[in-house]
Amino acid sequence: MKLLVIGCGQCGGRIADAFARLNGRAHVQRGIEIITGAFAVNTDIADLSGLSFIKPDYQHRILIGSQKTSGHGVGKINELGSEITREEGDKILDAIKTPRHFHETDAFLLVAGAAGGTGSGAIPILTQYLKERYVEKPIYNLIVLPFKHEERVEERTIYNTATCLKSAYLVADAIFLVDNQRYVRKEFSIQDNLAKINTLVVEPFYNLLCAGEEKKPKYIGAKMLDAGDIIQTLTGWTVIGYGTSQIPFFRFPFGTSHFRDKTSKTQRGNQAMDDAITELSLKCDPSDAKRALYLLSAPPDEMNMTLINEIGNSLKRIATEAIIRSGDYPRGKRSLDITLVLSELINVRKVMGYFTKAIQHISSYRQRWEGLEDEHGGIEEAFRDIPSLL
Ligand SMILES: Nc1nc2c(ncn2[C@@H]2O[C@H](COP(=O)(O)OP(=O)(O)OP(=O)(O)O)[C@@H](O)[C@H]2O)c(=O)[nH]1
Ligand SMILES: [Mg+2]
Repeated sequence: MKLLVIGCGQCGGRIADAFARLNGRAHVQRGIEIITGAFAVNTDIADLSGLSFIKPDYQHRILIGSQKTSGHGVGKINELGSEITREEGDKILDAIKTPRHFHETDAFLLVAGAAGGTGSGAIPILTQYLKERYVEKPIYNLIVLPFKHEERVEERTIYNTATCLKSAYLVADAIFLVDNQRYVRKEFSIQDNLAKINTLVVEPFYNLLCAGEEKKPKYIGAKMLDAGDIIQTLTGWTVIGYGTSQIPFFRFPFGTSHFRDKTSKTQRGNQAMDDAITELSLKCDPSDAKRALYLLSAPPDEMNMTLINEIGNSLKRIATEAIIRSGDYPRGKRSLDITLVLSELINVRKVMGYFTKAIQHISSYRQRWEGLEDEHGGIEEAFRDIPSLL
């Protein structure tokens, strides 16, 4: 499957940059392309300069709103991010058509941090524009949820996140939710954490996108997972995860038909599946998913139908309500990997929490504002009879 990726704002731009890097890896390691174009859209010129893999020309690193922000960002005001995108949407749509392989795009993926200003405001507007322009293509969002400490310290965090999520839900075909807090490693600095998080966020897409693009028969599985399967799975709130189980150098001495060899393969499969569930991009209950998909990637002699079925059964036991699609991908040497997607999630607690908290914030803000107006009224009342010099 081939994606055209557009990163909005700093967070979105950096993750789009990580996708551009992933495409380079697919090209070098596997001779295939999984991204038809990677773009960054921002109101901040410095953020655009900090990218590494997205082409540096103005058609790939797209500066918007320079008249309103002088190239310094919108300072977390996501309404301004939306307004600027509305005004300059055509410029963005024209720029993304330029890559040579544009017409091979299976779907668009737009990326942004929900708590910021530019990305949070731009992503729903741009999604809507693309939806109108490319009626037949799916438009997906990948939205990054803020760290816990940002929710405590920064007043706009909850409001921006809630407005971004609601608007995205109304226009995007599916929204990958990524919770920054899930990826925090205490021992790293914030900057290292962000770079590491971005790598981890895009990693599950590698095999998922590559599997359907393979041309050589030896890399095509018994059940190939292609763009059609992925598109059929992705709907509404979505999470993605990736699990790995190492295959030991030491091979079982009694051959592959021995029951102990089979048991250890099954164990590896189950362990990778457990890992994928633990590493989902947002903590959720698999029984809330209406659709699911898994891709098993491993050396061909590690995979058999029993293993694929057992992994499917173990997923069915927890994703009880889901229509499950699956595929196998004979790739890799020393590990068995599982990519897991849970989609059409109902009751995403974290998302509902943002909506509830935002409504509370708005009403307490109104009360405060009305209180201020009363005080102001009080002063006017008090000096009404004092003569003015003006
Ligand atoms: N995972 C990840 N999150 C990031 C990154 N950069 C920023 N964020 C998160 O994104 C949110 C802030 O959004 P930004 O992308 O910085 O904001 P912006 O869209 O550039 O908007 P303005 O700077 O207000 O114009 C916060 O929750 C950050 O924690 C990144 O590289 N990776
Ligand atoms: Mg910014």
